[in-house]
Amino acid sequence: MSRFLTVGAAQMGPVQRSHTRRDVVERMIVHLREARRMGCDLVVFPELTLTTFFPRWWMTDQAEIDSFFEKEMPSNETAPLFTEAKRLGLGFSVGYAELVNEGGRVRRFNTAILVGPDGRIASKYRKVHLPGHAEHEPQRPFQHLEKRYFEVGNLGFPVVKAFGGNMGMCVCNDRRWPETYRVMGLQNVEMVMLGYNTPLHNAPSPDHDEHSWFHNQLSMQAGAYQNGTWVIGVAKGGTEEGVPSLADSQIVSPSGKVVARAGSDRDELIVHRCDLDAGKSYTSTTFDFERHRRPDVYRLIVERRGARPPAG
Ligand code: CDT
Repeated sequence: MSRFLTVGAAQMGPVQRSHTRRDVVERMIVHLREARRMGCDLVVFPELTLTTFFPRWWMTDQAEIDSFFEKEMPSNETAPLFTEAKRLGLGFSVGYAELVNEGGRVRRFNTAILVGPDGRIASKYRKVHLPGHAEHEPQRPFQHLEKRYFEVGNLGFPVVKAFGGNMGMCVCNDRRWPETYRVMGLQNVEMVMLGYNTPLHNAPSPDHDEHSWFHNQLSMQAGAYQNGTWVIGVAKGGTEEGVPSLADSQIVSPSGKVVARAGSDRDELIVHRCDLDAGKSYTSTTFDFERHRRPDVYRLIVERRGARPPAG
């Protein structure tokens, strides 16, 4: 029996600080309706979709910081998204800033959820690779304070059975790390959904700026091919609060080829009918992990965090 999943990558243009969650949810619902017309089963939204990318600002007032976080999901403001998706028979994934009372204290994560067509949360992921810095660096034209506002995710990289396949998620900077995909590859992942907010300027390495498009595509193509999985990469792009950000949302097949790609830096839906069995010819041959992996030789990967030169 063939297993096809028609997926919409719902790129978002900028979300300014003046935009309310209701404004954003309205735009997301436009995406859902178009996705329905185009025969989608599943719609993937970006990282921190519901607000502007607030880690660009140094803030000390906790109430102000927390105004960017979701205390419940769905909330009054996000419920219409869930209701409309369910009415249309669509699943979706979405990234948001999560504030939760866990282990007797308030915790904050950069989170993505997968919601089934029944409106229930089928999986949750909390971002592991938090980029940027934790202290104010006023010499930068804008901040990247993810290390200050979020904790490192504590849910691992879960892969769940949903939508007829094995589904995983990661968030933005995670896509640059081979470990992200491999941990999911070892759970037979067939589709990785990921959203990103990637400023086109990175203050510590401005020489990388011109390669932003290439590095985005390179990382997702490598992750897809080396693990025989679909990768759905979805941007919140365009100029947000004066900061130009990468768009270039794309759907990458398990061959590593880009099969659909956004042409704008605004709200734009790109769609592909994904064969969930397409990865099998990779995971049963070149990347048959059971036959070819040599974990004993890879011990350093889990035993050592930072690189060190050889002795002598
Ligand atoms: N949101 C996010 O993770 N952005 C990073 C920017 C890296 S530079 C600090 C990314 O990897 O795209």
